[in-house]
Amino acid sequence: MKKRYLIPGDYMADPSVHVFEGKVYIYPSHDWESGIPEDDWGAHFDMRDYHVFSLEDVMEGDVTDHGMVLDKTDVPWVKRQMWDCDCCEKDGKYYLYFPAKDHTDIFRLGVAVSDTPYGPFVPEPDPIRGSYSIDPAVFKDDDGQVYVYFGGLMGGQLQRYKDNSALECAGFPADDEPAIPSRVARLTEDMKQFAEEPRPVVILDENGKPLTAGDHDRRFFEASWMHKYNGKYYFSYSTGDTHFLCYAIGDNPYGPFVYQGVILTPVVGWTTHHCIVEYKGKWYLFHHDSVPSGGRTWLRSLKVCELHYDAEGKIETIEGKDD
Ligand code: FUB
Repeated sequence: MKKRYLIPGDYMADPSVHVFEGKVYIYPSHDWESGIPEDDWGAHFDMRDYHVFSLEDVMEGDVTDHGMVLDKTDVPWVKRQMWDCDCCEKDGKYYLYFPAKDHTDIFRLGVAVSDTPYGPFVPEPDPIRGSYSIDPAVFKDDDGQVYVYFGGLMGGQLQRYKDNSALECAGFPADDEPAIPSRVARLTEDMKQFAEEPRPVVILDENGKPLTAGDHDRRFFEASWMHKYNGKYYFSYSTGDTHFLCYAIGDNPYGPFVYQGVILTPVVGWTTHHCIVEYKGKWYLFHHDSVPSGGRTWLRSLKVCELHYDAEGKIETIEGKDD
């Protein structure tokens, strides 16, 4: 399987990719060597800004770096850790969604606006009301409604919330209880707030039962992504501590979704994160690994390869370490 490192000159991770104005635009996290020691809560991912990249030939063409489009010092409510972002177009404006820790070290989701897909983006002064956790992934359905999927366990703080309220005593469910789900909320017409209370994204097993918290090979951990293929909704995500990218299929943006299988086996590096995009009739898996940095998991590099479906719409599994 041919794979391509897209940005060899810098460390970029957590790709969110969309086709705008006929070009492929990439919205990654921007890794750097902060010197902060690695811990179980992701302190070593201390990203400070975002760049945007574009290209017209995914596997061969030049990649344009549009430069820094948002810096943490531009956003009054942000203290640190600008993690995985995403972008959506509506009525000729572009909305960048990003997570960061506020001045009390709680992750919130913010939004910043631009007239172009390549920024610069002007942030709203406050985070989205009622937002929490990390990894916003934005999906615009064919009817024009826009949804944001979000959440991540451990350092992403999702285990601190139940029914959209912070728990007094945060914790993880027992192994035989339903797994902590990702969340989804429709966005308001102006794209700047949740239009509804976030809902759980439930993933069912082959018997129609929610995946359990102990099912580490299949349950959601972080890195939500949504795409549509042949009228079905494909929700994909990382299993975190077991390092798989998996997917589940549903009939609508809210689910429930039925678990289907593995998209990408573990890569070099602890985190795995992706997006799936169609461009000029081909499907691509954008993802990252830590091969170029010699395995330093906080210094990740963007990669891309083609993604294929079988006749039933199942995604063919890609090896994460085959090159
Ligand atoms: O980049 C920081 C975090 O690592 C992301 O938010 C997660 O999805 C994981 O890739």
